[in-house]
Amino acid sequence: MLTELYSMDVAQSEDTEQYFALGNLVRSYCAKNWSSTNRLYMKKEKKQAYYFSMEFLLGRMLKSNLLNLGILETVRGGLKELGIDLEKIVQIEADPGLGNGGLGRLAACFIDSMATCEIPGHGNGIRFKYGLFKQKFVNGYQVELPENWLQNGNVWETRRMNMAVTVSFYGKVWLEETVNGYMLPHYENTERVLAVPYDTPIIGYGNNTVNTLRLWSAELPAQDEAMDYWSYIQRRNRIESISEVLYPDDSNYEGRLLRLKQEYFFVSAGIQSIIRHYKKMGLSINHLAEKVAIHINDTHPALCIPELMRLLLDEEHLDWEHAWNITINVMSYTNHTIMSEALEKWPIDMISSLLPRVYQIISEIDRRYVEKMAALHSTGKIERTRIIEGGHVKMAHLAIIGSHSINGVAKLHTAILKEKVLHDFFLIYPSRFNNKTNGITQRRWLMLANEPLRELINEKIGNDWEKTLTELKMLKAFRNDEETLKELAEIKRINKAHFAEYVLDALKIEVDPDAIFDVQIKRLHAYKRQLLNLLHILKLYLDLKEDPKTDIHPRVFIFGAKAAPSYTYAKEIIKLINSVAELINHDASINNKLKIVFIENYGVSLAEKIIPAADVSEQISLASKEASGTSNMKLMLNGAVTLATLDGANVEIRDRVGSENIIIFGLTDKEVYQYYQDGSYHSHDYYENNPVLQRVLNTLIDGTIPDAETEGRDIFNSLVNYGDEYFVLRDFDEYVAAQKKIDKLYRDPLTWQRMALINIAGAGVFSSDYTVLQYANDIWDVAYRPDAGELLN
Ligand code: 4GP
Repeated sequence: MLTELYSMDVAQSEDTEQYFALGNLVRSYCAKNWSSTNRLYMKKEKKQAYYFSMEFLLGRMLKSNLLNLGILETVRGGLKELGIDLEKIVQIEADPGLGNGGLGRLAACFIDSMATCEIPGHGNGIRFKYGLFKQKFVNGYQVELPENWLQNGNVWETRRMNMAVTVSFYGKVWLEETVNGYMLPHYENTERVLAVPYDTPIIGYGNNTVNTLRLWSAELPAQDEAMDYWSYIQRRNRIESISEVLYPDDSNYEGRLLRLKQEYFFVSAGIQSIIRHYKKMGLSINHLAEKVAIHINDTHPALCIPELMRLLLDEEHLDWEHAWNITINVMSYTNHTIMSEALEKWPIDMISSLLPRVYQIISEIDRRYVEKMAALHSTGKIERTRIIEGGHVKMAHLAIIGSHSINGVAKLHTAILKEKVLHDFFLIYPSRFNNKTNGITQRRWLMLANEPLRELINEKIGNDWEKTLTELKMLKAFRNDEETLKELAEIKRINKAHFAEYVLDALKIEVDPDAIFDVQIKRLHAYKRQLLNLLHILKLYLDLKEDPKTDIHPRVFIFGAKAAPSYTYAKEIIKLINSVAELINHDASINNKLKIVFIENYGVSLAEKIIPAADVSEQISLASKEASGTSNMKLMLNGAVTLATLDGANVEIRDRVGSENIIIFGLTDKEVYQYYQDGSYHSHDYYENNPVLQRVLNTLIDGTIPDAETEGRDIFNSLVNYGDEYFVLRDFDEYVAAQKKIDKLYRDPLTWQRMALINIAGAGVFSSDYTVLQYANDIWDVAYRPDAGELLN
């Protein structure tokens, strides 16, 4: 392959050539199974599930493909004989940042699991030329740089020009009756965009299934090339910008418009190609819902509903009722957050000018909905639940009204949707609501990220868990086996030493692998309360300044977080953490008892380094706000002990490991809602009446923290004077007490390792294999690996 690609042999080649040569080999190795999977699906007319998502946060794929193909060790050994270190060449692969956080990573875990569970399920999204930004810290501030992940090419994708489709925007549309009596649209002056698919094989673990991730790229249609040069360039730039960057700047109209274009672009392209593929099987459009399930991942692809309606009405000439029936049966929707700013809505003007026909259809869906509700005498709810209201189109309402299934992502989250956030809808459509607790793939997050732990587990209980993660429960038999607990401790120590080397190399910070590695890795958002963590660190710092002999076990606080570019407050928190790190890491008087490591540009590959080295998993969001969380699952699977509020999936983690193996603190969701109701939370009182907290908060404004005057003041005000929206001060004391408990438990190595072991043993239910099987069984009604059925029980 090296010779074919680069006309060179191994001795002449460098890491980059070796990486691409190996990547090409792997791709051709799976090509046969890829086409036979497709043929099989066609021949058996298997129902297909399509997971529509704006984000797929894949991570590097070379090793995961080798693992899933069952050739990781063979290839590693073969390369070694050639004097090539696999670990070195995998670093060449760009880590595509085609997502923000949990939602995008979940989509990536799901497609891996679908292939593994032999579910005919594929991803559909956008091939963004630039991912989320690359984060750099300059003087402690977040600076966003372009993330040009495609610069060196992408060995996994195949451009399929012959499968391109056209997507239309703008123009005028009117309906005319045809001779057959159909009302069909006529268009004038539309802007046509060519959607070109790039397909990536998604390889199942230990089977012959290879599914497809189809990402669309926006290009200028060929006929547009016949225009004058400057108009051509202008139009090309405008069109290509659709798939240029994930999350355009939404602080201005143009940015928001582009975002809406992106949403329609991949929805329309995806559905057109699904219908084309379906029709190739020679089946009648009337049976579409028996062969196709479309999943709307968050509201971004909610236009799937009017777009499928458009195609069924305008292209297939079905009548409204019939088309609507099919659409509802095809569509299902997942809600990922209760944060109101994430519930998308689009101004009517914008959507009706960009997508005139789609808007007509949305209006008709809305009109019929209102009519039906009026007949049900539930007028009170109409205004709150209809799609078009207050000059906007509400995407969540559209997704709910047009889907047969609506799910939350953890039991608590689903309960809050039903009882609070979507209560009106729950009363209208009770049977549509269901829960599917998130999951993670054990292949990336344990078998690859933590090879020493994988080996130890295999030694103790065999390797059935690799396919059926709940088998990890067998580890419980070793809870009192000192030998095993010590081995577990040794592995953690090795992983920590490894990570410490990385930190020294990358950040020039020396950390002690015998310290507690305390990890909070997730997007930066006020509700996730990185600030609570920081206030506790400041407390420890002040304690040590006051009495250098304060008896605490040394700690390394590890953060990884990006802030949305326009989210000023989150960026201030980043700056503040960096400034506190500056202060503490350079203060010799605290004798290395505290260190702060804020990893730049956190993403999938860094998570793979951090998670195996974590002792403590910080899951400290304000109860009710974190829909599920998934880093909580990855960290427990790698033997970290969770320090958590009863939020999202933390509740289910507690149920699995028992209260004695997780440290819970803070308000419950019910208490939070009670505060909302009676308005009795006054953060200022906590500042006034709690001297310890006051002393800590004062460091934000008294010059203790270098170079963060503005940020310190703003954050102080938000917490003390402007209401403390996420109850940081309320939970402070309990958090400090919980951290003390951690400190004490950690100093008793056997107890600590036993907790770690129970956590690993209890993580089995959080496999995304299990989650996608539930989706397949309960929502999509698609087939899956016959022996996987037992996982559902
Ligand atoms: C995230 C939620 O914040 C997180 O709790 C959940 O685990 C994850 O989705 C997957 O369900 N939401 C997003 C988002 O990433 O963009 O709304």
